[in-house]
Amino acid sequence: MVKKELPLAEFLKNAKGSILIVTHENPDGDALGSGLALYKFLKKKGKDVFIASKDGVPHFLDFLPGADEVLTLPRDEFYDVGIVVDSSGFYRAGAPVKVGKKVRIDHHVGGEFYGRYDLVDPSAPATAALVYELIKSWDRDALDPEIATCLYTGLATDTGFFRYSNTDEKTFELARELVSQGADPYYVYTMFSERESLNKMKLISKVLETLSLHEGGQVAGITVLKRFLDETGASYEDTEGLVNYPRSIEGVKVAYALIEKPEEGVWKVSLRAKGDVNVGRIAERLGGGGHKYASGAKIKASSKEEALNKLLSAVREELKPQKTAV
Ligand SMILES: [Mn+2]
Repeated sequence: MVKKELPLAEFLKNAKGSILIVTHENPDGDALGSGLALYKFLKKKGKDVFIASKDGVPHFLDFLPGADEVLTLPRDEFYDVGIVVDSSGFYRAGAPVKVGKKVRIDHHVGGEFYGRYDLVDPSAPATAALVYELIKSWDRDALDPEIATCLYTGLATDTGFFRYSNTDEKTFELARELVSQGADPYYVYTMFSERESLNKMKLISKVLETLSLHEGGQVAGITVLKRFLDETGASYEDTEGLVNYPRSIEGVKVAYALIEKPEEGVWKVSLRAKGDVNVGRIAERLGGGGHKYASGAKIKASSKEEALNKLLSAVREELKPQKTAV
């Protein structure tokens, strides 16, 4: 049986001119992993392709093949085609992007749609899985160890290294395929997870002291004050993943990390679900977005208390129907 080519593959095959791949700000493993895999693939196909993020590449992802080719947004240039990956829209880039035809490759629920070439599937465990589908439908033979490493990193990091609820048989099938194409699970894990700085450890120690429980222990969270970063020498990117500490507490259904961003006048919140609470909807109530199990938003507030109150009332709204469900 001949597999039908994806409309996006056909579109990119025929696309003339320059292509810019864009990730969301503060890119994670799936954003840069899927973006770089697509970048490397399109290069192989002879396309005039570029990749950019507002924040470049964080230390924990600098091992990705092609990481040193990631540009920083904003760019002065205009690009004929813009592909936003792992984001609910170009607005998530965090900087203006000058592109002609817009396309989105993503697994977030909702968001902006740009037309029939979008490749959006909220049931996909990672955007990397969608980029893999695109490559498979176009030229499977172009998969190489570098592309496989990028895709594997996206898949592994978005599933918490195959532990989260988005991990299923298909996730392992894809992982198996990528490993057989040259991705090295031990290399990716150690490069991503085991190159922490002493400053980050000091930050974790401060942050854990802020750990607090709410709603009878169903909600747990930590707070990262700007001064913690100043006092420890840690950077903003070191706050990535801290939300997993409150998440790991027994009985917790919703975990949050509330991060002070005084330069933007907001508190950034990262949310994680354990069990069947939909944290995507909590983030939406706060003007943000994400998936059922991982989401984020920015809360405008003049104090920590105000930010936390806004957050907890959005959380309570979501816990309500669960409490009354028979
Ligand atoms: Mn993702």
